[in-house]
Amino acid sequence: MDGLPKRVLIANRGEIAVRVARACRELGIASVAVYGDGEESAVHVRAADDAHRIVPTPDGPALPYLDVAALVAVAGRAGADAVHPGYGFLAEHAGFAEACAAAGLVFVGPPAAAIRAMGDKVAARRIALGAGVPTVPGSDGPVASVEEAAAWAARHGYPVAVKAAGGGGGRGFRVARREDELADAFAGSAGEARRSFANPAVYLERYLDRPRHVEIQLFADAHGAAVSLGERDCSVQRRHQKLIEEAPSPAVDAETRTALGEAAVALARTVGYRGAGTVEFLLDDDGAFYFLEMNTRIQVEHTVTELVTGFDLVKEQLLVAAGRPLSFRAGAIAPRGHAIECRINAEDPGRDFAPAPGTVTGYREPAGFGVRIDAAMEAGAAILPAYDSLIAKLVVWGRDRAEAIARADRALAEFRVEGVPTTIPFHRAVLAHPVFRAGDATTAFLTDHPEVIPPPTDVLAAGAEAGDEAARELVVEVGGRRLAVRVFGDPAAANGRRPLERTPARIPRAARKPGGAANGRGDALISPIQGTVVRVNVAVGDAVATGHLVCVVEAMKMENELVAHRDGVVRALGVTEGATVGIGETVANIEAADG
Ligand code: MV4
Repeated sequence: MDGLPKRVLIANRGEIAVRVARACRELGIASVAVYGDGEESAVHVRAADDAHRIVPTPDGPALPYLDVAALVAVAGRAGADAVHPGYGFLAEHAGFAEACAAAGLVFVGPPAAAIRAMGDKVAARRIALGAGVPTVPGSDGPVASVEEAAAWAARHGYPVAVKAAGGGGGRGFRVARREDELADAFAGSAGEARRSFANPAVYLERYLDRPRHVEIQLFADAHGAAVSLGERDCSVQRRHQKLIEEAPSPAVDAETRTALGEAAVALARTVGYRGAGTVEFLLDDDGAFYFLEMNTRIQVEHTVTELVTGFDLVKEQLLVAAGRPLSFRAGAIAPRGHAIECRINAEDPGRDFAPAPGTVTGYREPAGFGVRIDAAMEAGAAILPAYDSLIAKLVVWGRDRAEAIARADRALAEFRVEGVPTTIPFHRAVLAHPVFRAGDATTAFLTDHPEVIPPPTDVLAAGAEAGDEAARELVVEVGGRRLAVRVFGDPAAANGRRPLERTPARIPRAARKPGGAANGRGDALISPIQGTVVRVNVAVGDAVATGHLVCVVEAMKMENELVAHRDGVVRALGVTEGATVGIGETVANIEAADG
């Protein structure tokens, strides 16, 4: 196909579905949305020209955006000739790309073979090695047993990273700092790999301490062009979820940028890549970089590259998928200024970034020079627990990094989100932090600087409980001067009848243990997150030491290990495998060893 698609099915939801619909509109292409239960009036549905409900079938996936057969069928029914997968869901599912092709639909993404090759992280490492791309020293392929892992580690030294071959994005990732940690790390990685992926294999790498996460945006077309659009720095992450991304990286000089770009392009050429892709690297403090993995999709943070290059990457995806040559040449790319993205999530940073689904009761986006919001949000919209908690991406541009930081902070201060806790206060604290401002944040930033994590969101002020209990913003005039005040409870109740006794409930500030996902209250080990218990590692009567694995809770696609908060004996268990556990619920009662 050299003509553009006429009608694109968007196999996604939320802000990226809106983003794709906008690119289609500018190209004169019609767009088709899909939706599930309770989403018939969602913003992404209204952004498209046509929309079709997908009803889950008893033996199919629960979520419409994962239903290969239903998506292909809707594309046919809607008269679509192409499919854009967005990110997440089926974006890196080679079988989906093949099913689209088999149905005569253009898949707006790379060839299925490239998706498959990069999906196996052991295979991807081998391909990178073959392409001359630097990789972290690691095992040559999967390791079958703890003994084999110990032998490798004895030869190459600790610390060691244990990774799942079918993993990526932090799933199945464990670290053994010493030999006595290897058995647990190996079992944890292999267990998560077995439960999460078709591929249970694990492999080893030397563990780099405090690297930066730097990734190259690349684009390739069907005419032999493969081009780097420069790097993004995504070092500020929490539980392998990126929170802040920027371009360019404050840690990358021109020489390193060229070398990173050449490595990414070499890898893309080796796998016959086409379309938008991202090659992730770890960057050491001495400037050395190592291939981590390749993401064969458009990424959440593509926007910062758009702002510094001026290229519409989603439009480019549609053009390249149609067989058009890239609209830019390597020599013509002249990044300008600095861009920063802050992911505004419905999460409570003070409760270990626990996702907080609910209704957004009030919503107003910032605006002004250099401010871009990619979102699918409005007052009254729901953050559904089945999906990612992203509310909006705030993306700012400035002539230099300092201007971009100031602009981001200004925009964050303007941003109003009511009804759910958000990451906005956290972002403001990071942007104000001297280490971040100096451009020195590494992947360990939040572990090293937990002071940027604000206290738990006040439930009443956030309106997360009954709306009528929410704080009210009122304006009063005193002596002709305008004053904005915040009233808790019923303002009428203050009218002489009874005093305003309803002050917001004070929730004790959770003990903050960077990296540790356990909270104790007396005997009770309390879950700081909501999720599904995928493993219970202790039985009633077991003696445990502080830090001993009690259970594994899966939340937001990540496994979280809840560990004993004290030495003692397990007297009762509040969780079972397969059940859900809520924030603040008791996981286990552990009677102290000394009493
Ligand atoms: C590493 C590493 C250090 N050394 N590999 C985490 C998720 C997965 N994408 C790879 N990850 C890491 N791999 C070696 N050999 C440190 C991390 C890592 C990390 C990487 C990127 C961004 C944030 C991170 C946070 C913690 C650990």
